[in-house]
Amino acid sequence: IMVPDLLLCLSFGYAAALKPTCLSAQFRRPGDYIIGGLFPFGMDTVNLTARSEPTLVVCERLFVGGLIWALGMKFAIDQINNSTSLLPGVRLGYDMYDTCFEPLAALQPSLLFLTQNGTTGIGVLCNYSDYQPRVTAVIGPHKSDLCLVTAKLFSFFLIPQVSYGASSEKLSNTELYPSFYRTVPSDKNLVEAVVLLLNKFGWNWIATIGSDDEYGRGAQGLFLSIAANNNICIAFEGLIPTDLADPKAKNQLEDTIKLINKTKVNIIVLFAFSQPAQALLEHSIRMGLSEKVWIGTEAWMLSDIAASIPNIQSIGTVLGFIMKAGTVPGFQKYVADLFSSVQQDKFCQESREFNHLMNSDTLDTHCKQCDHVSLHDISSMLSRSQIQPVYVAVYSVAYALHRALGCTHQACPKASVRSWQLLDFMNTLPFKVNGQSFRFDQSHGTNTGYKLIFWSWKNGTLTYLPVGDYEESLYVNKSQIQFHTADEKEPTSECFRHCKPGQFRQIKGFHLCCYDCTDCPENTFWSAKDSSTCTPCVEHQWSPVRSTQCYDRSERYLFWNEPLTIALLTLMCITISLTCLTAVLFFKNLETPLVQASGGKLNLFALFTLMLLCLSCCLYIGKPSNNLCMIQQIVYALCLNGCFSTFFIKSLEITLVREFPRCAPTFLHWVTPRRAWLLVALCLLTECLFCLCYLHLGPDYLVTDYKSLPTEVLLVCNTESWFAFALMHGYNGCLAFVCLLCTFMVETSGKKYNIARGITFAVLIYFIIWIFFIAIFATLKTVLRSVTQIGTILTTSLGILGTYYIPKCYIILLKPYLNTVDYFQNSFKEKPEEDSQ
Ligand SMILES: *[C@@H]1O[C@H](CO)[C@@H](O)[C@H](O)[C@H]1NC(C)=O
Ligand SMILES: *[C@@H]1O[C@H](CO)[C@@H](O)[C@H](O)[C@H]1NC(C)=O
Ligand SMILES: *[C@@H]1O[C@H](CO)[C@@H](O)[C@H](O)[C@H]1NC(C)=O
Ligand SMILES: *[C@@H]1O[C@H](CO)[C@@H](O)[C@H](O)[C@H]1NC(C)=O
Ligand SMILES: *[C@@H]1O[C@H](CO)[C@@H](O)[C@H](O)[C@H]1NC(C)=O
Ligand SMILES: *[C@@H]1O[C@H](CO)[C@@H](O)[C@H](O)[C@H]1NC(C)=O
Ligand SMILES: *[C@@H]1O[C@H](CO)[C@@H](O)[C@H](O)[C@H]1NC(C)=O
Ligand SMILES: CC(=O)N[C@H]1CO[C@H](CO)[C@@H](O)[C@@H]1O
Repeated sequence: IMVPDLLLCLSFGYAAALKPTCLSAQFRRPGDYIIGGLFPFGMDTVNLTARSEPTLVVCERLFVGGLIWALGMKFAIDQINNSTSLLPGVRLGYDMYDTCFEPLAALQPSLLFLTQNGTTGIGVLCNYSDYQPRVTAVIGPHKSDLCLVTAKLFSFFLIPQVSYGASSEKLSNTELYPSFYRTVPSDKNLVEAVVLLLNKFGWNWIATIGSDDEYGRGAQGLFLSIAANNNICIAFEGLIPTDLADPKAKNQLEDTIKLINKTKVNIIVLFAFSQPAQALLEHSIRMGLSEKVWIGTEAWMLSDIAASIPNIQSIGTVLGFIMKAGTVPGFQKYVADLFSSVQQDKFCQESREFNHLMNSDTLDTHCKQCDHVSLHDISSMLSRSQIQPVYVAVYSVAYALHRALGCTHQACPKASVRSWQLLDFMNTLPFKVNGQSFRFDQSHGTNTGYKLIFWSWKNGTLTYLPVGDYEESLYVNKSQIQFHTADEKEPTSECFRHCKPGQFRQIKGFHLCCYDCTDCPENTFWSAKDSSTCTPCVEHQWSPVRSTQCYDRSERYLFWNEPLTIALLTLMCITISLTCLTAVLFFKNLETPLVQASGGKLNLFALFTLMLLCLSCCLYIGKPSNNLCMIQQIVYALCLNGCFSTFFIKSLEITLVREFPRCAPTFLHWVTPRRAWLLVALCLLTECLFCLCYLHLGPDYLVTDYKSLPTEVLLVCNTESWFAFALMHGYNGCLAFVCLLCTFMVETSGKKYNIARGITFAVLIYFIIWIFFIAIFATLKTVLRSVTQIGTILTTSLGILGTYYIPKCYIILLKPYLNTVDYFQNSFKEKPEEDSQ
């Protein structure tokens, strides 16, 4: 905003010192064929909202760039007029008007161009084939939104219109705009170049801002659609106002910057013309936005923004694409000559005469301000401006005319040619300008490619350093770009962290680029083939958390060399030793009243089964197999049954004597030693039947359990049929329960030994251990299952030993004087007699 003001002041200053020039009279010349020109000589239209009458739209400030483009057209036409080969003998005229960057302002000259040659009216006809409008072709306007309005008008009349700046992709539609051409590439090419640049640097988390006009909206829309297909995620997209006089504009800009700050992106793509871009950059500097990489376009990068914003370097790195346009040789000298000419009265006099010849007094928008501009004012812009598009545009029309008229290199037939007849000669026919070849492609544009430039600051002055170019593919010389970062390296702008091996990407929200790195859970692993999930390990393998591979599971069962096993084996040996010692002791004292009273030889049998029971602990150690699993239960049930059957006989005897003394003599001989063996055999036989039943219903079998242990496979016996299990062990339980019922009420006098008490305790201990066993067994799923079983066997054995046999050993060894017939033999025989007394 400051520089044009400055220019104005300067020009007023000059105006005060020098007399005004006649530059404004240089933009119209009569000729055989008139070419219309639409250029933004000025900007900032005066109070459009207050326009209540349909008066002329004017603008207040000079736009130097537009003036230079117009001079470019003038230069091209003068050159063509001078040329002896392009249009020999034909004089091109021109008529240029101001558009003020405003579609409303551009409409009026456009309508003028359409008026019939020599009149100011546009006839309403059925057939316009013979209609001769004032101009043969139109150059301009510069901006896409102006083109979209004017191109409709010219397209109806099929008047060739060649824009030197409109890049909107919409204008590529040759069905809607059949007579529209342009000498700049479409935004689609630009956007593709920007996307390639982002990909080259791996930037996929970016913000994009467009100005709220045809160019910004169009380019940003294209960018968004192409970016989405190239794995680029848009953290923020926004539009910034073009009407900066609007009071809301300031807030809008501030909000935009705050939102961008929030996204923490490092890359901002900005599609805007210089004014909105300048306002945005000024705000970001003022608000202290951290340094970013700004990716720009020709629309603002080459303007005088850099010179007019103080401290502009603090915005960070600026990179962007500008059209690859060559220079136009001789133009600067031509402009310099012209500026000196327009100060000469004679030259000005001639110019005004030419202007009168144009006999159009209808419009007078020919850059009034231009008369107060000096060469010095425009020199900096003159060196930067891209003139080639305008220049080529004029030449394209001249070549079409050359072909339409059928000119040779020597002469042109003065034929009459209608504007619409030029179109055929413009489509896809190549033409040469200053040795470079051009042609309009299918969509009526020229794609000359782009240069990637970098704002390089040296000693506080800015140079546009070319660092790459784009023509179908992108080349970037990275070593030339010095990023404004701590290490001068390219910054990263990624939404995600790089995941460590063993982590998978979990997409966050709706942004495909954003994801969290999540550890693969146990028993799954991360494979490079599919980075978005973890693959489960096969059953016989395992893996820890965050793993990239699976490991084989080792087998787990109760090993022989485990400390726990050794402890259990030791306990087993002790129990077996105790059992053997007891057996030896009983055998030596077989004939004593105590041993006889407690069952005689049956005791030896019971101790033998107890010993077998203890030995069966070995079945639970080592790698289990189906057979071992089956044998374990059978051995346990049978051994325990052998022991309990002796208790059962003893209990029966006690009950008979105690509860049924009258029947006792009759039945007692059933439990005499010899018959007792029969009963024991019967018990065992029954248990064997149950065991067969168990084998038939389904014995325990080996299972390989992959689930219970984290890194090992558990080999464990599993119960196939709980019914068979209950049958087999329930039978022992019933025996034990009968024993308990028979013995727990038996009382004896202090003088007599109570055999029943030992059985009661032994059976009670058995029950208590089983209750614990069942509870533990049902819940445990590890090797401790085997340990529980061994523990149950050993504690049961020890319990029976301790409650039934050890007290008797104590009497035999330490209280031999009690080992009398009197104390034992009749203890339960006397009892009922005592009770009956
Ligand atoms: C624009 O017009 C309004 C209403 O006529 C007037 O109040 C305002 O001052 C004008 N602004 C300028 C810059 O001329
Ligand atoms: C046209 O030719 C004349 C003389 O032949 C020369 O002075 C003038 O500079 C030329 N103009 C351009 C634009 O080339
Ligand atoms: C336009 O009219 C003028 C005279 O009014 C004439 O000299 C000129 O040749 C006409 N141009 C065309 C292209 O017919
Ligand atoms: C339009 O006018 C031209 C010339 O007068 C004539 O050749 C052509 O056939 C007309 N076209 C139509 C569709 O009437
Ligand atoms: C950007 O955000 C940070 C905190 O996230 C804050 O400290 C800083 O002031 C913000 N800057 C702007 C320009 O809003
Ligand atoms: C940079 O500027 C300083 C003074 O502003 C000057 O002395 C020096 O020569 C300049 N260096 C270059 C490389 O232009
Ligand atoms: C890239 O730029 C560096 C520094 O200007 C230059 O030395 C090098 O030759 C360039 N590389 C290419 C391939 O142009
Ligand atoms: C043939 C013709 O009219 N040539 C003119 C083209 O324009 C230049 C510059 O204005 C004139 O010098 C030529 O006379």
